[in-house]
Amino acid sequence: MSVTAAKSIDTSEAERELTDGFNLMIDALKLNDLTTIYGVPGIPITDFGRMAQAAGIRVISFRHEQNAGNAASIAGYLTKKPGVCLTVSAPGFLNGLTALAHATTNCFPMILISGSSEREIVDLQQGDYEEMDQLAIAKPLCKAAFRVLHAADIGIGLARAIRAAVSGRPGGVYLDLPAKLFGQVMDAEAGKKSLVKVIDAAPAQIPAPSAVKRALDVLKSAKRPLIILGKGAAYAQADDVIKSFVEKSGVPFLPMSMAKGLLPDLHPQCAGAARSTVLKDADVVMLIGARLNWLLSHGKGKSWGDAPKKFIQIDIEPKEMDSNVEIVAPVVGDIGSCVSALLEGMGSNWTAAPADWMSTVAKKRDENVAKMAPRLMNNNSPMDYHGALGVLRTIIKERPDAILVNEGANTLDLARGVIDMYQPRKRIDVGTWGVMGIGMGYCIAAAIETGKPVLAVEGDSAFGFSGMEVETICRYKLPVCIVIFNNDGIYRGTDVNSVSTDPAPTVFVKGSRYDKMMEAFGGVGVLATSPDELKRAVNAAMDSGKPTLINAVIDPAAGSESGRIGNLNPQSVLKKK
Ligand SMILES: Cc1ncc(C[n+]2csc(CCOP(=O)(O)OP(=O)(O)O)c2C)c(N)n1
Ligand SMILES: [Mg+2]
Repeated sequence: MSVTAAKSIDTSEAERELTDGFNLMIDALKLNDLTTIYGVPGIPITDFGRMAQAAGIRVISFRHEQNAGNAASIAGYLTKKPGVCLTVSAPGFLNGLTALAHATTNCFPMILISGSSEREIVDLQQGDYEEMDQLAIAKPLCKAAFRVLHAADIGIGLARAIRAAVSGRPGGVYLDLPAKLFGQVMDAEAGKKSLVKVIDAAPAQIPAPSAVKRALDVLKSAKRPLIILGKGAAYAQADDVIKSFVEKSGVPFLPMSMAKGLLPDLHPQCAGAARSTVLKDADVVMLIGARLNWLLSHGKGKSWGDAPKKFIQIDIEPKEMDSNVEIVAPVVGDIGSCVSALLEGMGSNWTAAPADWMSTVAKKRDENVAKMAPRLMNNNSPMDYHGALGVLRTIIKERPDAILVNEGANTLDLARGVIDMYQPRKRIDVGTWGVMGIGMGYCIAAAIETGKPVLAVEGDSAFGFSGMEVETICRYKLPVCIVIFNNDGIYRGTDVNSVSTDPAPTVFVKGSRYDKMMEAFGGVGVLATSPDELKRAVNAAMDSGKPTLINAVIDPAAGSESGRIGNLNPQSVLKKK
């Protein structure tokens, strides 16, 4: 053996016996089946991304961290595994933080991993590159926050992050990795042993039998019961047991936005199109994975009518009970276990809900559906919301496994009402905060995590918050069709500033050609001015799977202020003088 050959064997053996922070983090992620990272590269995590990709992890590189974070959060929702977002220090971290807080608010499991600057410099505030005490800033905005200082603790650090993200009520977790950690070297064998494979990350939480009995007693006593399904119920992936329970109960159900499709919107018990009737007239309301927050008017006030109500609530978080009104039958546990226990407790001779109530609800629903039908068939040009949405509604009916991403104001509220969903977890939208900017991040993660085609229905303002990611969609060649409802502005494109030449705050450049943006990156751009053109373009995009952006021209006068929630705008009394 030549001297050179012997030397190279020596070196490789020495290398084999050592590992470092880069490799331990990659091994820890893979050990726990976290095989996709959504992020933006830069100091100190550029090489980490490269090495992760080389080790078989899918690294999806974005144009802005907020979109990567939103992608990670919805990946968590769709898979029940924490979505991973990777960012650089200070500004990158802050960009990702909005998404982390959003994940926590929406109960989506997510881990934001940020590189950070050196502790000793940060803590003395000596002005390091991108200096920031990230851990302290993240803490109040997420479910848990951890920092790893020693390579030997990477395994434990990630295990803690995974458990915190998915157990109990899921949420966002921050994991702080200072730059020096990545290069820290340790014995490879000891490193391997330090890794932790998380066993049963989200243990079942079984409800107390007495709570289940209490809930069934209340439900049994109801004359006009209602079940409200929230996105917690959709997240649980307990679809069959929820369906069996709802059907056996004979109770009308109302799906919250992201729970649409958990049972099909055309199910005979669906009360989606009779929302105001069921909220007002129900006497017993069972909440399954839905919170009584602003989206349900806090369970009180005008929209809930005068009829006295009893609430049953099923939620994994005990603190959720009595958050807004008294809950007479709290059932605390994971949704799958709770609904299974309820179903079992019903026994074999459960009396279904009174038929006259179900027929009252069905009558109201059918009336409302019939009232809307002609509006959905109009072929006006420029389009109004209903004409455009009528087309998209048919497309989703014909392609029920496509994922629908939806954000905007009118574009959101009207699409939610018009587009029926047929399968669980196919509708993903602005969630608890009603936040703009989830669009392109959600499209990317939905395509990557599910392999299904994605249809995004976006207000022109909403799209702008994440629009640069169309390049990412083209780069990864994702089967995403984006339809922009282009009404020249926020809510409407008709506002005028009467005192100067500046445009009014809610309007954009008139006749903007968003479709050209897509062409700039090699995607397909289409201008659609009528429902017929829109239909053809969307079908072509969904058939081809090619990244497509359709600029759907909507009458600028068609929308209303803030869509369906204009009542939340504070009013100036002075203005009315
Ligand atoms: C992060 C964030 N910033 C601002 C808002 C306020 N906001 C609510 S809806 C909306 C845009 C509505 O316009 P568009 O998306 O064009 O929908 P349209 O009503 O015109 O169909 C904005 C800016 C928000 N919800 N989230
Ligand atoms: Mg608009």
